[in-house]
Amino acid sequence: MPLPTPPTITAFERSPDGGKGRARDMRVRWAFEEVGQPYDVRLVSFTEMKEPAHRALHPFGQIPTYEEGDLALFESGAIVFHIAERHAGLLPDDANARARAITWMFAALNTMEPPILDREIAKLVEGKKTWSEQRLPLVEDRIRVRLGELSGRLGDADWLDGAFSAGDLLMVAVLLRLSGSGILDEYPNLSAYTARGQARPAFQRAFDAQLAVFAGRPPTG
Ligand SMILES: N[C@@H](CCC(=O)N[C@@H](CS)C(=O)NCC(=O)O)C(=O)O
Repeated sequence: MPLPTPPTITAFERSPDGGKGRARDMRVRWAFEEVGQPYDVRLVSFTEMKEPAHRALHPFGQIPTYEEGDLALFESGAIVFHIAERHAGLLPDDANARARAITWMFAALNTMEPPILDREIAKLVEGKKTWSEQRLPLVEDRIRVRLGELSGRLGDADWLDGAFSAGDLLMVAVLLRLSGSGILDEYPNLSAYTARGQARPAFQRAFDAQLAVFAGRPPTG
């Protein structure tokens, strides 16, 4: 019997962060590693991402995408959810606990990630505008409001709702976008939470695999 073809995801050929875990193929790689599903990676350039062949997979011309047989998916959250549904290990069996874990997936992507992305835009895209210095503290304070609320809910628990789940995977991936900003350090339980996620062997394997792509290649920006 031939082995089944593993799913293929797309990732940056050259990454703005040089493979330090911020590009969103990282969360998909991490999910694969958590459930023990082998996967292939097709690297795409910024030009290729905007061409029709890639847009057929991803209407917004971005990474990551996921292909398995006839199925093509985009959106990192949808891909992680698909992996979590297909394999044991990322969503609880109990129906209510599963629904709560899925709720945390949405919270990571819909409530926490937008203000954190806004900060990246404020720094990278708007950084040279005359009003940038006034705007950045406002953006950062909006992040602090959400971090304070999340910190209050997490308390001294290891994970957001019982055992580690796809909700934690996405939440940690999102919080890691604040690495180097110092903001996360203001919330010791959230710093410890992200460190706990990073210490998982599956995270390490995913991180090393992403970083290996860029060995010897300079970041794009
Ligand atoms: N909401 C999407 C966002 C995808 C996204 O922004 N991908 C980035 C890499 S992390 C990208 O492809 N950027 C290049 C571009 O937008 O041109 C997801 O979660 O998958």
